[in-house]
Amino acid sequence: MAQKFNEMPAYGKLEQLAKSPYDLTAKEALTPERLERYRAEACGWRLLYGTERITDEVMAALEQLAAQSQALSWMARMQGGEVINRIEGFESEEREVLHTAMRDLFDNPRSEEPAKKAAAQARTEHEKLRKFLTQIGDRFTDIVQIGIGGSDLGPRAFYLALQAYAQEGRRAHFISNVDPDDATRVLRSIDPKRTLVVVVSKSGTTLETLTNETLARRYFEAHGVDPKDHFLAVTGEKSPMDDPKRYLASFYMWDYVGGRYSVTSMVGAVMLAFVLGHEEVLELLRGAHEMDRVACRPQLRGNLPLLGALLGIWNRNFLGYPTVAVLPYSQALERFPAHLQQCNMESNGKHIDRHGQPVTWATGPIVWGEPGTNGQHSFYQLIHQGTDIIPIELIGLCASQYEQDLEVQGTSSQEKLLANLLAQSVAFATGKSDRNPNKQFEGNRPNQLLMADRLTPHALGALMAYYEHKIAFQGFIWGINSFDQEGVQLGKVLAKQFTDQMIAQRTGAKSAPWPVGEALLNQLKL
Ligand code: G6Q
Repeated sequence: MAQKFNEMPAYGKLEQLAKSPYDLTAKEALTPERLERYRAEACGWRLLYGTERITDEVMAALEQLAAQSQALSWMARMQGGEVINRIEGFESEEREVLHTAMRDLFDNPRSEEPAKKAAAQARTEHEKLRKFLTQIGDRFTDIVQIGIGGSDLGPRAFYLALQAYAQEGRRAHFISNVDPDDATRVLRSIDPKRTLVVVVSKSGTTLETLTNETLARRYFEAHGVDPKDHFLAVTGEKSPMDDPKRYLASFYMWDYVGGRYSVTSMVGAVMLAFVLGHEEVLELLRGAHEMDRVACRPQLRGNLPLLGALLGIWNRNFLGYPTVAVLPYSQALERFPAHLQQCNMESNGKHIDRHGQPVTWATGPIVWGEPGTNGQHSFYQLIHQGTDIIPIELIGLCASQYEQDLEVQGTSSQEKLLANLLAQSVAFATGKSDRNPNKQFEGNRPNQLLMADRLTPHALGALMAYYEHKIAFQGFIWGINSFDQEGVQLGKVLAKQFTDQMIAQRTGAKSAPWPVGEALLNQLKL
């Protein structure tokens, strides 16, 4: 059996080092040399981590931790298509984890059979998608994506992030919540005659999605439009939604692509290719693929996701911080923290190890965030002066996407944005002393900065894959299975219990006695 996280030799060493972490507030603690020393780069993204509470000794011990947990070999097993989504000795999903194959479409593809087969399947879907887009020409202006969780968060975040590159006159809309107001708001804003609807559900059974699909179909019919000529499906082969007769076109995804890792499959590609064009989607996949390669690099300095994972583990397990704030200084990334929240918390919110044993160390942190500078005028107060320390991941872009900018009072808006970003990073780290305790900032708020030149499809693909692999590495090192989601399944089952009870109450049908359920339902009667 593999060594447990807290029994690895490097663990003890890191525990010792964590007793006196680097003091960023000390005089001369933050120097240009330090910033230069703790800097790494890959796929156009630079990671600046001199503002973390680390030293060379900490980094060396973290590197040992990675080696002792065989993190790199796990990454290779994942990308090669071994069945790693499993809990040994217990019933579990027993699947490969091959979202990386969805973008292994470029030079030097992986040679393992499962990875090759999955990449070939992805290629077939892209070919179908390309033909479909040519066939429809400019018949449609809008697309509505219906899906939830992994079938919504990533695609929505990506659409918002790349709207600047949309083809003229093309828009996307999203319906995810089973709250009927979500569907009504979107449906009222579109012209059914000029709109495609892509229904996305891997399982083809998700209550929210199937309900919203029915609402949308009825709406189209009520407007004299046949849904069969406008609705597309993205689903698992042989799922209940795999019924091409009901759709204008059907695209597939597979069990080995987890929902939260599916944005680079047809789950995101259909909508994004309609809006941006297929070539732009391929650029996004290329960026992700390049980062997939980086995640396999043996040297820590060159392996950005592994480096990010280890810094996160230092903050989580050794300095003991339970949350992480992801703060993009980019309005386009407004929903990116929500996407990361799912990737991170669904993957690593686990309490047992890969052998079904309870873990005795902290696993995934609570992840949250909002774009800066908006957050500065809101919750940053607590980050600066609250009683909890929150590690920060700042994301910045040197240039804006639209390049529509003006100098006002000597600087452009983009420069003002970046000035705020840099200022916060320094302030979090060094704090500020003042004789007035109310104006005193303790500092030592660990933070790191991820920077790229501009948020292009390529850069976004690389950024997303950076986080996917960072999360996977953390799971490998903690010894947990990051690829299942029993918590989500529970929600699906519990809601059904209540809807069944509602039906029983309405129809007078017999149902098993359930006093608590009935009492709660009675509370709904206003
Ligand atoms: C993601 C989760 C979950 C899933 C949704 C939608 O990893 O499994 O968020 O994506 O529950 O599932 P379907 O795509 O099957 O409708």
